[in-house]
Amino acid sequence: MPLTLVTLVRLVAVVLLAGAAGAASAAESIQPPSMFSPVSTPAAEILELSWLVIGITGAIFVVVETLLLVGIVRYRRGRKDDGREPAQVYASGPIEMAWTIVPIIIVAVLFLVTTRSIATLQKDSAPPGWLDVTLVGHQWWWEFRYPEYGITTANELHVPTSGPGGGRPTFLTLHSADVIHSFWIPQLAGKTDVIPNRENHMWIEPRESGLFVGQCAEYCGTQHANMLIRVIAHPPEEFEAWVQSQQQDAVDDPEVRAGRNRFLSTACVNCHRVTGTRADGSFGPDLTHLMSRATIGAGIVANNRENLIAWVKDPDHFKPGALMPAMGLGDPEVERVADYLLTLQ
Ligand code: HEC
Ligand SMILES: [Cu+2]
Repeated sequence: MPLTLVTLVRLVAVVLLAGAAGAASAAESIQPPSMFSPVSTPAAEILELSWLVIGITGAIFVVVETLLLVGIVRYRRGRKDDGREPAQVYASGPIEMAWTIVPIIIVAVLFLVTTRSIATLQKDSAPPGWLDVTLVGHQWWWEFRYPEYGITTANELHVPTSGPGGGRPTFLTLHSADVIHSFWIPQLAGKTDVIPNRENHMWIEPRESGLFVGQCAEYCGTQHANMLIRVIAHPPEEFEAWVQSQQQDAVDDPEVRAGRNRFLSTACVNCHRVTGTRADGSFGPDLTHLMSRATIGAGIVANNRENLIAWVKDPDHFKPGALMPAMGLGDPEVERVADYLLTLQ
């Protein structure tokens, strides 16, 4: 009975997923990344479809297992064993009709509802008025570009809230700079793979403001598990304010000139961009507004002086194998560079 097996696997997956969500919520006070509490149309659509499939396959499971148990108990050998085989029934028209037609109906229903969900979820281009964001997956961090506003940020995606009542949903175009990643924020939408030399699309429509977390969902190398995603949904006016602050060039604070000069004269500039300076690399995250991010290293540690110092000294300290090398600066130099980074609001 392949159907019962599929059902069992599904049920176990549901229980495991719920457990994982519970564990995550205990570790941090942010909302657990659970697909069972959607706040965005695509995620809600997927959950609705999942419940329907679980319902149908669950019902099949119950019917089949009940018949099996009844058969085992009622017809087990020994009750009135007269040594003869039970009556053998061949070619029962009604039974064969039933087990052909009922599965066809079930499969047709599943096919139709799935098609409806795919039609809702899949869009090849942004409908007019939507916010366009280009996402690039890198080992092991995320780059987010807003072509409309000319800004680039990393790991923390800021979007406006929206919903059936109005607002701008966000349309994401997904690219990879290296290997296959997968972008998944369970409360906002289903997973979408991020594939080299291919453009994939997805969209989100957070109905509430807040922080929604997720992570890379396709094994992409040693630091795959530390390739976290944070989506911050703002009310529209707050989002506009965020955009305006991101559009400013980096501040040039004379108090941290020493650190700035060190940064600009080190290979940092080949991998990182700070607008308004000669740092124009794109291999690593854009640092122009580094301090507007709550975390560094794709969500793995808080963005503060202590962690910045530890990171610049040796990224492997937090992320063994990270593609940023330890730059071999002495302790006082690292501190000065960190003081400069701290001014990049
Ligand atoms: C060879 C390229 C390269 C060089 C050189 C380099 N970095 Fe990086 N840097 C990266 C990459 C890649 C990441 C992302 C690592 C990750 O999260 O897995 C990163 C991340 C960072 C971050 C965290 C940013 C964030 O938002 O998560 C900071 C801060 C940083 N680098 C500062 C520096 C400084 C300061 C220097 C020079 C002393 C430097 N980097 C030199 C490639 C580089
Ligand atoms: Cu990844």
